[in-house]
Amino acid sequence: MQMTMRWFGPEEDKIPLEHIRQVPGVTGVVGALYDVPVGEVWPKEKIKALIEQAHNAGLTMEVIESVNIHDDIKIGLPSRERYIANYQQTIRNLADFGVKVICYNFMPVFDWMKTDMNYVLPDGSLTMAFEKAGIDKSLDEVVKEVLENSNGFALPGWEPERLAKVQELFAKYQDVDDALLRENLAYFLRAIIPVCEEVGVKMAIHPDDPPYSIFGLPRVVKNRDDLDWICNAVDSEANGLTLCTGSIAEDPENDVYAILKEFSSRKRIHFAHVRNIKIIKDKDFYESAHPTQYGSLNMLKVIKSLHDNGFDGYIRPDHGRFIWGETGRPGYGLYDRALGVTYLLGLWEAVSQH
Ligand code: DNO
Repeated sequence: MQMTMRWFGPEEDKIPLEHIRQVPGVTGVVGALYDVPVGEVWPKEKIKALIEQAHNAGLTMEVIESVNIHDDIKIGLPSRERYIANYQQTIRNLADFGVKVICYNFMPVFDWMKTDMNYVLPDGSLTMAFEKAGIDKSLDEVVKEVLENSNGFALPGWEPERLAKVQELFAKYQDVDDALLRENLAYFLRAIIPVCEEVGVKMAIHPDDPPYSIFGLPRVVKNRDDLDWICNAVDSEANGLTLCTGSIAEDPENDVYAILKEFSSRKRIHFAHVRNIKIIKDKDFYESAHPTQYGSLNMLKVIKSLHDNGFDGYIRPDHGRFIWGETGRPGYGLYDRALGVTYLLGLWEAVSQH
C-alpha cells in the first residue's frame, strides 16, 4: 500500500509540495495536467516537467487523476476514434515517465456533484454536502450555484468554459441510455486496455458520484453489478477500479465492505479514495471527518476489507473539511486531509499487526 495525497500543480493548488512532504507516511502525490484540453494528447515535455516537480520534492507521482474522457467517446460519436487514438498516445506518454495508474470516470457531462460547498458542521468546520432538494431546481441554477461557491477555484470536471455549454452537451446525450453508455465504455476499454498491458499501466475507473442518475443522465458505475460488468467487459488486471468509499456509500443499498472485499480479492482495486460520509436522511449526506465516530462508515472495516484481501495499490484520503481557518479549493485543504492520512495509516498499522 502506498499513501498519497492529491496535488493540483503549482498554478492550481495553493498547497506546496514541501508541505505535503511533511505529512507523515505520504510518499507520493496524485497529479494531472490541467492545461491540456480534454481529448488532446498530453505532451511528453509537460508530463516530464510535472513529474519532475514531485521528484524534486522527494515525492513520487505514479498515479494520475484524471485523464478525462471526451464526451464524444461517452456519447459514441464517430469523432471518438480520434479521441481514443489520442488517449492511447497519452497512456504511452505517461508510461514513459513511470506512471502506473490512471484514474478516470465515465460520468456524462459532470464529474462529481454536491449541492452545498460550505456546509457548516456543529464544530464550526466547513464541508461539502448533497441534499436532493438542492437539485430540484433548473440545471442552469444548479450549475451557477456550484461555480459561485467554489471559492474561486475551477473544480475538477466543473471547468466554467465547459459548463457554459451545458445545455448543448445535455442535448447530445438525449439518446444515450444506460445500455448505450455501457457499450461505449466497453468500446473504449477494448481499444485502450491492450495499450495499457503493453506499457504496464492500469486503468482505474471512479464510481459515479452520486451513484444514481441525476438530471435524467445515464449512469453505469453505481454498484457492485456495474463494477462486475466493467471488470468482465475486458478481463484484464489493467482494467481496474478506483474504489471511492464515499461515492459508493452515497447509495445506502451498496455494501461498501463487501465491494471492497470482492474487488480487492479479484485484484482490480488499484487506487482507493478513502473517506467517511454521514447520511442525514434518505440519500442526503455530508462529508464528515474521516474517523468512524463522525460518519456512517466503519473505517476500521473499510481498511480491514482492503488489507485482508490483498489490496496492494495506492490510497489517498479523500476530501477533507476546512478546519483551523483554512480556505481554498473545496474538499482539498491540507489540514483535514493530513489528519485523515494519519488516521488511516494508524488503522492500517493496527490491522497489519494482527
Ligand atoms: C472528486 C474526485 C473526482 C475524481 C474523478 C475521477 O474530488 O474524486 O473528481 O477525481 O471523478 O475522474
